[in-house]
Amino acid sequence: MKAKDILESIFVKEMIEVTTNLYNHGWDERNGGNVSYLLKEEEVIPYINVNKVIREIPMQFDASELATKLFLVTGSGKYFKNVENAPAKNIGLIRIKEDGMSLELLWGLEDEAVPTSELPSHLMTHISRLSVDPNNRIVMHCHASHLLAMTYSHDLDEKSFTRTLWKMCTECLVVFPEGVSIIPWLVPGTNEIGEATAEKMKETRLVVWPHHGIYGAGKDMDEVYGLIETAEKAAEVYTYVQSQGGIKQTITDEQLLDLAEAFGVVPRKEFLESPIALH
Ligand code: 2HA
Ligand code: ZN
Repeated sequence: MKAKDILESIFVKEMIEVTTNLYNHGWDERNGGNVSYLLKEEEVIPYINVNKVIREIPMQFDASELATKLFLVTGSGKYFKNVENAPAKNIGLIRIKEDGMSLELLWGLEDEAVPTSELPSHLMTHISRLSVDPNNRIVMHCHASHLLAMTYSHDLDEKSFTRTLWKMCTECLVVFPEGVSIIPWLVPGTNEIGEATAEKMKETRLVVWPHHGIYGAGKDMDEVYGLIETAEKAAEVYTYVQSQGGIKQTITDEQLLDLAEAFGVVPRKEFLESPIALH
């Protein structure tokens, strides 16, 4: 049976769409940002021969918990701007080897390209999210402008940062009731930043990297893109509010609780001011 063209697959089309959107929003300048997409073997089999390994790529950390798993990933040093016109050069399909210390390239990443430099953060986050949500498939990193700006002007305390975002758009609490996490500033691309991000990902699907950007995770592209988009919108509103002279009135904690009740979500308790006293 002749293999179908992988460029026609839903997963490649989704990757092109999301990287193009991230670029068009100005959230991934130059080679900024990276995305990884966990795929099922039955999804890729119509398009490629999974027994044909193009080359092996070593890794500097142990991903054996993900052995044999397939991921569509963006390439290191590649520009999201270019993914749409040259997918095979800018993204690739990889499989984690049994030993968890190397990858097998099955498609793409042409001309000796390698997966994103943030692979430790991505794979460690997949391991972490899968331990709390077996449906998790996407990890996405970008340099969302207003969130990034907020990491200079706002307290880097998870509770206060989350509360500000929740109160900038009514939808926020409904979209990320668990809030956002924040790690310390760390060198990108390292196992250390991967471990810190993955640890936080057990609690929240959004993790802020101060003075750098944001990580999101979830079950599909729409969920994760929507999460980042919603938090970024709140940060944008915050920027306008600050430039208009600051907060005069805002959504109260009591109203946040009413919202949670109406939409059937459970907000992170310790991020609200004594909810018991309020009700
Ligand atoms: O891949 O965004 O964090 C480029 C980056 C590194
Ligand atoms: Zn980055």
